[in-house]
Amino acid sequence: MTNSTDPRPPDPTMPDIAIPAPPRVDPLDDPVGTPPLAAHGGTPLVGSVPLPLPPPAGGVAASGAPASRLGPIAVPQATGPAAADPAAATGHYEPEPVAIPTGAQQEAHPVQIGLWGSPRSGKSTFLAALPLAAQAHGFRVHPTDENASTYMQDLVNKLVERNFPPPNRAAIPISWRFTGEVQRAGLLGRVREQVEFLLQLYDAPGDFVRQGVLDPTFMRVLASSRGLIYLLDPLYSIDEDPSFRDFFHALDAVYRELDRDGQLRPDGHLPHFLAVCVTKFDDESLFRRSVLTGLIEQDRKYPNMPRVVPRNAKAYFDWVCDNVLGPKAQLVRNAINAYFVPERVRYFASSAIGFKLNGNSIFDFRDFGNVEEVNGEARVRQAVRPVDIMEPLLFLEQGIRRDRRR
Ligand SMILES: Nc1nc2c(ncn2[C@@H]2O[C@H](COP(=O)(O)OP(=O)(O)O)[C@@H](O)[C@H]2O)c(=O)[nH]1
Ligand SMILES: [Mg+2]
Repeated sequence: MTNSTDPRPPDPTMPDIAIPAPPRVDPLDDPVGTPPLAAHGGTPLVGSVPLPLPPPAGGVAASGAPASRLGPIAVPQATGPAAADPAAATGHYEPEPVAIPTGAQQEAHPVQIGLWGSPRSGKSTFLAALPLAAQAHGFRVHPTDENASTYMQDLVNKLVERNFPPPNRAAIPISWRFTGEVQRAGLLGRVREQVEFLLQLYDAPGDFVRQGVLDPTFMRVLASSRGLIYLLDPLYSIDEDPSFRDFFHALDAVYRELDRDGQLRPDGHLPHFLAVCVTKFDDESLFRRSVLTGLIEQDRKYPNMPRVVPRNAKAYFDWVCDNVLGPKAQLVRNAINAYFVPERVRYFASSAIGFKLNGNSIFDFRDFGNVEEVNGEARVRQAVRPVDIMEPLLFLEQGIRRDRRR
């Protein structure tokens, strides 16, 4: 398949250059059994809100999609006496009866997740890429109300039109329902399992701590959630970034609150599952340095996308802390070690936008950077292909769900 978004014609005389010495990718190393990413220009999302897709080969970028159609899974409406309804209040007639929940509604459970990351670490872009990544994993995403729908469409449209989302000044609540299927290890081998969950989080600007006081909204989210996505920006000097210290303080505050309520684990740790995502994996200069570590592998399947497989992900995180961010990154490691159970922590090398592919839609180590500057603004060069964006969510969802069953 040729890629129409690359202005340069394919050069048949030049071989595709792979990253140096890629070791074998072991598909069984993926604990959540995520299916391979759909090929570029693949089947559109079958969700209730059609997502604007990356342009198909030979086509042009989709410019948008209706923002107001909501999903088929109805959110249960208020069930109490209709206080706003004077007739009901005076007892003249019964309020609308509420039917028993459908099987799907019973199955769906909210997965409330905290999203932490310093300003500019990539939170909004991560969320913009999430519906696209979900689609590539065969998941459908249903915003649960008009606001959630509009925000999702805005974010996704921006990214599909190859713009990064603008900085957000307020914390924006997100409530998106995910339905799909995953493969998981069962007693008799790998089994397919239907998964449905409601993702609730805040897309916050990032300054969670002001004058030493933790944002109360974020504090509430963190204390009541059982999952946390921590975005670590590998491009920002840790010395200038107070959010690493703030992260420690925030966890300490949550720890004390849960301790008061008797909600800590018997071993004294927080009960949360933690997905640590080192963002901007695609960044050109970072990537050229990181391939020298030997921790990056290349998918053997088309389009030979580079990734850090789960068994290397902790080492990649350590490398970023030690060799890219410097000594203060130890604060992040200390916080993770102090507050979380090691088995509940997983590391990811994430890229919301993915790598630019060559004219034959294959990764080429000569030219893979997917960001360019246009009129002083960063723009995405080619259709986004998120890397390790849905995986953290599936890890958290699986952990939280299993924990609930116990
Ligand atoms: N190379 C690269 N840059 C990214 C990526 N995600 C975000 N960025 C850059 O980081 C900036 C801040 O991202 P944003 O999502 O607004 O960060 P937030 O403040 O945490 O919400 C963007 O404007 C991009 O320049 C990514 O996946 N790859
Ligand atoms: Mg933002």
